[in-house]
Amino acid sequence: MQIATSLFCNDALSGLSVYRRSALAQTDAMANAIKLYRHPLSGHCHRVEVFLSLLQLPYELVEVDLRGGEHKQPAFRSKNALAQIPVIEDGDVTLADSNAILVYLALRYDAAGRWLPREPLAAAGVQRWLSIAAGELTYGPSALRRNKLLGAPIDRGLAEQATSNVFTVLESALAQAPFLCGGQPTIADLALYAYTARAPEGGVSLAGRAAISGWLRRIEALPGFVPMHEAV
Ligand SMILES: N[C@@H](CCC(=O)N[C@@H](CS)C(=O)NCC(=O)O)C(=O)O
Repeated sequence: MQIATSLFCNDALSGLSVYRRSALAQTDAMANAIKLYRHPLSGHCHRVEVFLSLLQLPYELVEVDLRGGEHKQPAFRSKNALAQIPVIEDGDVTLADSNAILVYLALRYDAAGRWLPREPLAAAGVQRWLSIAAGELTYGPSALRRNKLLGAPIDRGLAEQATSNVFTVLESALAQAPFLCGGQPTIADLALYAYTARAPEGGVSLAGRAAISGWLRRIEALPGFVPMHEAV
């Protein structure tokens, strides 16, 4: 596994020199960094990385060699028995599944409830989009992309129908509000972002989807947004 580190530190040590302050903050952040096991082409992993970055949490990216089957080895299966990325390690917490991780990070680190509202109907609205991200988005545009990039076998008819359904629903929702759950972004937007933005890599054009295109740009403009690696 290869490790790349991205550190964000709150500067609370006002009595120290700038140099020492930053060295201490970095050491502290390293010790507390959340590990994200991921692959750069995975949209499931990107949604977690972008949320860690937006929350300004210290994190380390640990590259998992999917091609070499590293995720199927016992060391990785002990973190996720399903042998899938992403997985995070946050202190003594080990957690798999991208949407579960988004929920965990929101409830643990976003006390204001900005990214995952606590009000029942609003929370249900976010969950509905997380289900679409795990359903139609995965069976549709994500599957078409996996097929094109990696040659993974798919049911093309099912994938094309799911893609049409999910982009029709997205376009309609985003014609009414800047983000999926209203005026502010939530984890729903992050869960839907990557496989929508990268749909053209699977041969799906977003031309004519003006509301979706505007939404992608709004997400990319969020302070702390990190782009997803492009497949070339
Ligand atoms: N439900 C899981 C799905 C994750 C997933 O499909 N991960 C893919 C990479 S994008 C994976 O690990 N594939 C390896 C394999 O299935 O062999 C989540 O949301 O995290």
